[in-house]
Amino acid sequence: MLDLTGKTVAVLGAGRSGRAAARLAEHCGARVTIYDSREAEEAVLAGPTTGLGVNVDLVVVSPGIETQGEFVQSFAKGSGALWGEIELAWRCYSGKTIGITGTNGKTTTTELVRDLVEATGKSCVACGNYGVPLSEVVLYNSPPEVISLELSSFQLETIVDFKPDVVIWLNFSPDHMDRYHSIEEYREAKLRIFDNIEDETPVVVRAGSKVPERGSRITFSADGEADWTLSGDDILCCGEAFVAISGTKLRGLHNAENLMAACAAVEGLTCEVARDALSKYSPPEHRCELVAIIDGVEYLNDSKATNLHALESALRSQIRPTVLIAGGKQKGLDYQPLAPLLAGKAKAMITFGEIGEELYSVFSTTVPCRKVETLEEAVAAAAAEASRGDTILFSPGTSSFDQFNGYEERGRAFKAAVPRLTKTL
Ligand code: UMA
Repeated sequence: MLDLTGKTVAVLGAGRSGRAAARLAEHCGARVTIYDSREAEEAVLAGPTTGLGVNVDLVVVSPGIETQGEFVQSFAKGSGALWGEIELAWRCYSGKTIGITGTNGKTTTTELVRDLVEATGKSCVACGNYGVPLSEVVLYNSPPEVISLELSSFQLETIVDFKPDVVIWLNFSPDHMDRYHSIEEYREAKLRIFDNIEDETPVVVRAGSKVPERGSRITFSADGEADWTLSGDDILCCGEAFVAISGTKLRGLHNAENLMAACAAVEGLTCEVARDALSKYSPPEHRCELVAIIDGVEYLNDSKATNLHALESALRSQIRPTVLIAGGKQKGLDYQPLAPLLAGKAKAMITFGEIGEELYSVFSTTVPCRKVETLEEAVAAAAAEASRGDTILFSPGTSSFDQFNGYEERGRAFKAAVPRLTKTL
């Protein structure tokens, strides 16, 4: 364990990671104060305290706080060192770290890695941006042998020596433009995962990704040449069938890539062990979640898609003829850019809710379209359009508040509306 005896530590942010970091720093012998620029309600340890610019031996910053902002910088000036919560916790952890970053798919991949590692007989915990701070995990009575560590760009901004034993780089697309001045700045933050990588470190990366030539590269791609590829329903490792996607509850090309990356990152994984573990895996709710297969038609709940970008990404990743259900609250978005993708991927579209009329008028010349009022009617209408081998994708593309209290409630309503649900999975 890291020795901070006699050191003064300022932890910035009294959220989950800040409080965990404070407990950990205290465990390491430091005198700790938590500071919060938003006067968080929960008082822990000797704080939280508001204020600027106290000089300490070490400043530990929570990921949600802007590193270059006045709050952090006022502490950084004159203090010994500035670490993120990940840096502190990682220095206290002696097991194996599988670090996972990317714009989309991190959470699913983090869970898949955890389940696959456990299937090989090692203990593993999913943590980091996933929701459980690493600082909490290293204070467990028996920390796991392996951590499946989801890493956000925010967390990577403040690493120093952090060095994962395996890197997974899933993909990159614009995000978090409220925090970064440019896409390049966001990308630079994410790329820091490669900063301390050694030549022999396995780096699992989507083929064609523009990332530093560091580590020992293993590539994956659902639509091109790579070490891990997709052929129909099969994920192949170096041309040999490894697992079948239909043997899992995951659907879509993006999930095929998440599966490839996770399998590629786990040492000593055989296809038998992977097949068994993956057949038991249930993906996060409301994200292209396979709800039922009825008469050969798959029903996917993607209620989390509350914007056009999320709808596009779900639709793009479908490999079967698709009936799309979309609709919900009128948010004033421009849906026209969806037309080419819709024409290529969807055999029919059912629209519903406040925005149903607008979607119908924009897209009824692109695909066969029906407008209904409620989600329940939409499910019935979609079922009438679908044939064996099709997918019914519920990816609303807008928020739910015209008819529901949030995307979770909407997703549950979809699942309840899918007929004979419990008998079919
Ligand atoms: N605060 C300040 N000043 C600020 C901003 C925040 O003092 O300018 C204080 C708030 O008052 C609050 C605390 O900081 O008391 C919150 O800290 P935080 O925002 O870092 O949140 P935590 O609760 O510590 O949760 C963080 C991650 N949050 C963010 O990165 C925003 C969680 O990721 C992560 O699961 C958790 O640590 C455990 O590791 C969440 C997230 O939204 C899921 N991540 C983003 C994403 O996935 O898009 C990156």
